[in-house]
Amino acid sequence: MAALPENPIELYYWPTPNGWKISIMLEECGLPYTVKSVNIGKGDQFSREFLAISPNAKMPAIVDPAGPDGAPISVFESGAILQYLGRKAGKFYPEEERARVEVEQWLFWQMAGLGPIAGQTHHFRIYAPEPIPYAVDRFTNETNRLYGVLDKRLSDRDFLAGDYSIADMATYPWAKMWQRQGQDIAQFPHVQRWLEAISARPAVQRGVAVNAADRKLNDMTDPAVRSVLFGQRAR
Ligand SMILES: N[C@@H](CCC(=O)N[C@@H](CS)C(=O)NCC(=O)O)C(=O)O
Repeated sequence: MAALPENPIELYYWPTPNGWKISIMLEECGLPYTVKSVNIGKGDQFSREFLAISPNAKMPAIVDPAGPDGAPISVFESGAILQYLGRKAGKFYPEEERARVEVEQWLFWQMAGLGPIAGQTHHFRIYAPEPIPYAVDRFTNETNRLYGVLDKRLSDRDFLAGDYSIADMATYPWAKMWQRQGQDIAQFPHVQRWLEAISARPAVQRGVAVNAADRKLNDMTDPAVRSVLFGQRAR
């Protein structure tokens, strides 16, 4: 058996769009990593060990044993993790200020816009116990508006911000789930072309395949799972 490379990054992970952002980036950069499974349907995100790394009780998070100055560092929030890994690897996150600002705008557009809105769209279209038409329409429409912004942006360029970057890696895992968000990809031909190009990347395929079978482990109709995921208040 091959020995593990030295100092692998620990990836706290469950196979969801936010988790895929980081498994894709680690694969793209060729950084050695090990996966620490965080079963969010069982409540692993509330363990004392995990909260010390990710106080918001959400995955993904990483621990890099060889952080700045050689000391360990932990990072939570997928956008911050992508920026950290981009700086560490010197890949997919340009150093030149104008190019970096371009990437950051689209990274934050995903983090503050597409991700949270599409997440609510999934919730009200798939997980809500009864249909609430106002919520379904509100979030499906806003998701549609965001896809329109994405399509326009991609109409005259291959990727969101210059070369393929962490902005694309943040946005791809959410946009690839357009069906669950009640969208018709034919309305967004540039997004479709971009999705196909990114899906064809071997590192992306490896990233999305990490622990893929775990997606079936949680029964989203199980009241215990629903209470863990949808019933939390301040602790
Ligand atoms: N803004 C956070 C969101 C992370 C997030 O929402 N993770 C979800 C899975 S996709 C999670 O851990 N959910 C567990 C819970 O809600 O208790 C990020 O981008 O890292």
